[in-house]
Amino acid sequence: MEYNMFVHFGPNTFSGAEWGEGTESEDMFCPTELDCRQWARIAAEAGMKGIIITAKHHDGFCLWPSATSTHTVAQSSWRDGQGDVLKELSDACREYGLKFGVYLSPWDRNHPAYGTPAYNQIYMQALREIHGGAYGPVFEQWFDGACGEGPSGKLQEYDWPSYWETVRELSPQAIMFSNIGPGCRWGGNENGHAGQTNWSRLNTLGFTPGTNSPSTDTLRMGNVHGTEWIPAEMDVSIRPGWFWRESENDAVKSLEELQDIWLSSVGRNALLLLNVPPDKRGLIHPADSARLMEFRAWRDHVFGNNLALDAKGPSAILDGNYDTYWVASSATPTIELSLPQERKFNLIMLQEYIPLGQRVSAFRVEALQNGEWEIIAEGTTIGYKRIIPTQDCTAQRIRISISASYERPVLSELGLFWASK
Ligand code: FUL
Ligand code: CA
Repeated sequence: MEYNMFVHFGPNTFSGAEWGEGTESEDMFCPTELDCRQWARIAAEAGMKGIIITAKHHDGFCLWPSATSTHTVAQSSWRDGQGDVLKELSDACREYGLKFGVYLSPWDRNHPAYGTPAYNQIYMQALREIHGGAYGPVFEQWFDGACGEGPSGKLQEYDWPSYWETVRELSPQAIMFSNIGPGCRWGGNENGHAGQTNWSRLNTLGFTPGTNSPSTDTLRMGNVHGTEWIPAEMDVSIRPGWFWRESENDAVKSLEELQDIWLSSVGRNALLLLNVPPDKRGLIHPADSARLMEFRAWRDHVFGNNLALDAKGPSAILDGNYDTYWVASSATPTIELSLPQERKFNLIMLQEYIPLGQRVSAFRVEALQNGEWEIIAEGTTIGYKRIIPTQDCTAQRIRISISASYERPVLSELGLFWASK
């Protein structure tokens, strides 16, 4: 999917808090012009494939009229207690061809049962409400591992196996996110930079999500011999905070920052989950939407022009089609490409055909410049997609050497691009 929208929205949008206390009045949630179709339209125009919304953040407030809590939209005066943000957003996602996903914080600073075994049942009931069909298919269930004190001052012992079982039963196709999957994993930081080495495999034996998870280094890089397929997802906010704040309207990440994040997330075998928090009206602020459109235009401009498409070389990696691939005849092949004439580029993209696994563990790229073969890029993993910035090169001939791979490499695509600074 490469690129999805994260939406943090709730009482914090109105209070300016990052973590609400759970004691906020339900009436605090009062968007004046909520329009989830605007979010979906912007996400689709930005090139995103899905939206994941905070159905409940740590403050416990539910954006849908959940029977599991008395701290929900049904107790607020917003739309006379008849509103349902999940309904409105899931409908909008369907209309705009986007997938709909849900973040549901297990940490709950409001629920009176939090800190007792009963809470696990209540949390699973909430998962059932969300995955039971009322909102259509849910493509991803985002499990935040945070575990703090509830209103009783107690911590909760989360029952992860039962949570996962509940989602599997109702939404067998849903990807489950946590520090250790089982579907995809947290990439180890919230700045959008995946590991330069990034394996989609992970060892999970002996770990649980949240407090007992692998080190952030391991989450960033995965495990070369990991037993599970759990690719990295990089969650990062377009603003300094996860929730909207008036004072941060002029602190939306710059185009340059987003470019950098793209190259180090999607360009490093990870998915980018970019948080775009709606404002108090319930609309995405123009500062954010304008930046998203600039970012989309930059990507279209750069990656829409693959300078290698008419090169001579293995045709399966030069046809613009991910599903056709080239299988090397040894584990350490060299591929030579020859362009119709000298071309200027500064980004190289390589893709492995992931249905056959992630194999490559070391490669280098050389260009023939002024009669000399010069190394212009070196790397370890490739995975689904690897984009490496190089010096500004002008060359007609390129050589890709794979120096270590666990099986014969299977490559889907190669790209050369020029990004002006
Ligand atoms: C964290 C939370 O504590 C933050 O508020 C935010 O929701 C982030 C995505 O996950 O664990
Ligand atoms: Ca291909």
